[in-house]
Amino acid sequence: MKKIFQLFLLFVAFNHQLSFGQQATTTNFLAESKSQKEQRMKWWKDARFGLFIHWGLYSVPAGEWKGDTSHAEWIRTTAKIPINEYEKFVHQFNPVKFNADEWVKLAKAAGMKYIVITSKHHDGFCMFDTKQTDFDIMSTPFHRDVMKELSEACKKEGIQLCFYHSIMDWHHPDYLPRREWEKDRPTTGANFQNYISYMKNELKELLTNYGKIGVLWFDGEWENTWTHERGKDLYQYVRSLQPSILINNRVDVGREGMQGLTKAGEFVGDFGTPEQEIPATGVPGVDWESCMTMNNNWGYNSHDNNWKSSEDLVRKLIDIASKGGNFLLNVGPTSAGVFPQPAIDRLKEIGSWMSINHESIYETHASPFKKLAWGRCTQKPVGGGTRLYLHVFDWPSDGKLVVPGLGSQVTNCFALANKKKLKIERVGSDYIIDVSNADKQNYATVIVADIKGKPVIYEAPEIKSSSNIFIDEIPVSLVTQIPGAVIHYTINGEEPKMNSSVAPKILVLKKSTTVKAKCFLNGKAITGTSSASFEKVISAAAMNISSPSPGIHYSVYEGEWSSLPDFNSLKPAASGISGGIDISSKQGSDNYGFVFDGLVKIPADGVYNFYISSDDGSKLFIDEKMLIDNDGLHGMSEKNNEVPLSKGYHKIKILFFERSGGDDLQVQWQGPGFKKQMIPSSVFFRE
Ligand code: FHN
Repeated sequence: MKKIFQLFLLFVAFNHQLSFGQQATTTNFLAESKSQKEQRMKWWKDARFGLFIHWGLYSVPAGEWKGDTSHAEWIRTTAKIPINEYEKFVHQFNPVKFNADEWVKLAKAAGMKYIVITSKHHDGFCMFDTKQTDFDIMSTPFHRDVMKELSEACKKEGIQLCFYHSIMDWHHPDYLPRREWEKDRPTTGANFQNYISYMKNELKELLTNYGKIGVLWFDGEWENTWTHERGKDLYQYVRSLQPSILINNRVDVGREGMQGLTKAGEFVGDFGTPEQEIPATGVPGVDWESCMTMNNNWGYNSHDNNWKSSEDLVRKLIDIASKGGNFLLNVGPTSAGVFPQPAIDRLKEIGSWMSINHESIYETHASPFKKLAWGRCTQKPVGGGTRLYLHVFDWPSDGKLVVPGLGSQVTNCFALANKKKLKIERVGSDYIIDVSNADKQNYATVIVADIKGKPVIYEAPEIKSSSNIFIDEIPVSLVTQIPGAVIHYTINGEEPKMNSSVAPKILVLKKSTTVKAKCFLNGKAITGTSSASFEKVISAAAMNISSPSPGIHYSVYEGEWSSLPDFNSLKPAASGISGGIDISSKQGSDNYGFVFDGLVKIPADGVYNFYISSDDGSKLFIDEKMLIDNDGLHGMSEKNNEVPLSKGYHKIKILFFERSGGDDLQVQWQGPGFKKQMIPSSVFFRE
C-alpha cells in the first residue's frame, strides 16, 4: 500500500518540480542577528545537560555477528552484512518493554532537560512512522510509532524532544557512495538529488508530526557527496519548517573531526559537536556540546561492560559546564526497549547529585578562572553581583580552600548543599575558605561565593605575539584585564619587581629573549609571573633555481594501510602534474594514498606556519625535513608547525593516505602579512 502512495507522491512531486514536502522558503535564516540567535539558543544553553539515545535495528544483534562481539550501531558496515540479511532484523525488532514515560522520567530525574534520539541512523532504518519507505518501525512486529509516544511523554514531563538524523544512509538506493564492500548493490540509476528529496520528506514528517522539536542533530556528513552548498540548503530547509529549531554543525562540512568545533569560514550550524572529548578550554562566543557514551558504544552492545563511573560522569558534566558547553550523555537501549541497568543506575546517581546541586549547572556561564587546581567553577549573575559555584573535586587536607587571584569583593560564602555559612578571608590576592567543618559531598562539593559586580581575576598578564621564533625582530604585547593594574616586566630572566620596567604598548624584541611579566596594583604584586621565550633564528635559504614550471608532481597509490606506507617502495597507480593539493580524483573511495612533491614559492623572508588537516593520516615536509606528522587512522584532524623561510622557492612534500569512511586533505599556511588560508595553487611549482 505504502509503495503505491509513494509512486503517487513522486508523480505529484515531478509535476510540481518540487518533491513532496519541500517548501520554497524566502527567509534567509542565516541572516539572523546575534541577539536573535542568542534568544533562539537560550533554552538549550541554560539546559546544559541532555540525554542522547541511539536506538534502532542494530539493538537486535546487540553488537554480535557470527561470534564477533565488537560491533554496535555500525554493525551493518563493520560486519559487512548484506542488505537483505540486515533487513531480516525488521521482523525480529519487537521492543515490547518500551515505555516512553519511563525513559523520559529517567532522563528528567537525572537532571537532563532535553532528549536527542536517533530518528534514523546510518543504516537508514526509520524509527518513526514515515510514508517515504517501508524500512521503518511500522513494518516491525511492534508496529508502534515510538517517536510519537516519546513526543507525548516529553510534552507531559516538560522535556524537549530532539532528533538525531543521519545524512549518510546505507539503505536508500539513491544514497552514494556505497560501502566499498557492497559489490551487490550497483549504483546505476542512483541519483543523489533524489536521495536529498527523500531525506527532506523524512525531515518534513519529523518536523510536522511530533510537535516542537528542539534540535535537529545531523550526523554522517563526512562523505564526499555531502557538500557545503547542500549543508546550507538543508539548514535553511529545516529552519523553514520550524524556525526556532537549533541545528548542529554536522549539517554542513565544517566540523573539525572529533574535536567537533567548526572550522573558520562560512560553514553553518548553531553549535559545535566534540565527540567523546571535552575541549581543553571554553571558547568565548562559541557554543558547543560534548557528546559521550557511558560505556564504549553508542548503540547497544550486550558485551560492553566498560561503564564510566557516576563520579566521572558528574565531573565531566561540571567540567563541560565550567567551559560553557553542554553535555549530551548517551544511552543505547536494548531490542526489548529498555535502558541497560548500569545506565539506569548511573542516571539515578547523577540525578541524586543534580537534585542538590543543579543550580550550579543550569543557566550558568563559563568559569572566570583559567584553571583551579582542586576543581572547577561556574558562574551566574545574581542581583547586582555574581554567584561563583566552586566545585571541589580534591578536598584540601588542611581544610583551607584557596581561591587564587580573586580580586573581587566576596559578600557571602556558604556550602550549597546545606546553605551552611563558611568563613572566608583575603590573603594577598587570594581568598581562603575554611571548609574544615563543611560536609563533603559525593562526586563534587559545591561552595558558593557571592561577589560584587563581575568577577575580577588577578591572572598573570598575557604575553601575546604571532610566534616564538623570529628572523629580524618580533613585536610582543603584554596584556591584563585587571582594572588599574600596571604590568612590570624583565628581559633578563629576573622576577619583575615594582622597579622593573613598565610594559609599553608594544615591546619589540631584536634578539633571543625571555620575557617575564607580573601585575602590580597600588604598589603591590597581585598576580603570579608569566614568562615566554623568543628565539632569533636563521631562515632556511631558498633554492637556487630559475623559472621552475607551475604545478606540483603527484602520484596516487592503492593499498590498505593503518599508517603512511613507504611510498618509495610502491608502484604508483597514476601520476602527473596537479595545480594544487587535490585528492578529488580518489575522494569518496577507500584504500588509497597520495604523494605531492614540488616547490612552494615563499613570498618574503619570515616565519611561516603550515597546517595540515586530514582523514586519515598525513605528513608535511619542507626542504626535505618533516615539519608536521599527522599520521594515523583518524577522523579529520589538524596539526601545525612553523618554520623560518627566506624568500624564494623551497621544497615541499605532502604524504596522505585514506583507509575507509570519511576522507579529506587540506593544507593551509599563515605568514608575514597574511592570515591562515589554503595555500593557493599559484605558489606551487616543480623542478
Ligand atoms: O558514526 C556516528 C556514530 O555511530 C555515532 O552516532 C556518533 C555520535 O555522535 N556519531 C558518528 C561518529 O562520529
